[in-house]
Amino acid sequence: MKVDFYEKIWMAIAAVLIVAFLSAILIAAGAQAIRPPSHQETINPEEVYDSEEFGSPGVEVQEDGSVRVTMVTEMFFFDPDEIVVPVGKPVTFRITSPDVIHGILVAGTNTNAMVIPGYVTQFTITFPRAGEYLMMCHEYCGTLHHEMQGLVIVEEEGA
Ligand SMILES: [Cu+2]
Repeated sequence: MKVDFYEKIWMAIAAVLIVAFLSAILIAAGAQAIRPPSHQETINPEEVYDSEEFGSPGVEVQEDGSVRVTMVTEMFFFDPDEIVVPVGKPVTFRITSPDVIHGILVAGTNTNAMVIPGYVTQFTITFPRAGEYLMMCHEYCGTLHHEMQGLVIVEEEGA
């Protein structure tokens, strides 16, 4: 089979690009642990506040030093709307909504997740610096959506 010289060049470029893009995906997934969320957990939205976990949302320190934040998003507030977490420790958020779709975005971090009624949103983040971070809803959820915000206070160990 005769392949034209320029055709060979284009085939080589295409092959290099495919290898480069595949490598980017594999490196991101393997070395940097960047991957789509795989957590899927359902909850009856009508029973959110009756459930053991979401009935009393808040911050809880686990035995291994990691922190769990249980939160309910509702029109038009976060419950709790102010949380205090330690710097440099993994903080796992578990959030659900009893009414409509909300979002949680913590300014200055890569925390950005949707909260969908019927599901439990879970993600883990380690805050690298102490400080106060604004937390807000970024999914339009009604007339007072713009007022739906809260505060994440990241404190130094022992503070
Ligand atoms: Cu909202």
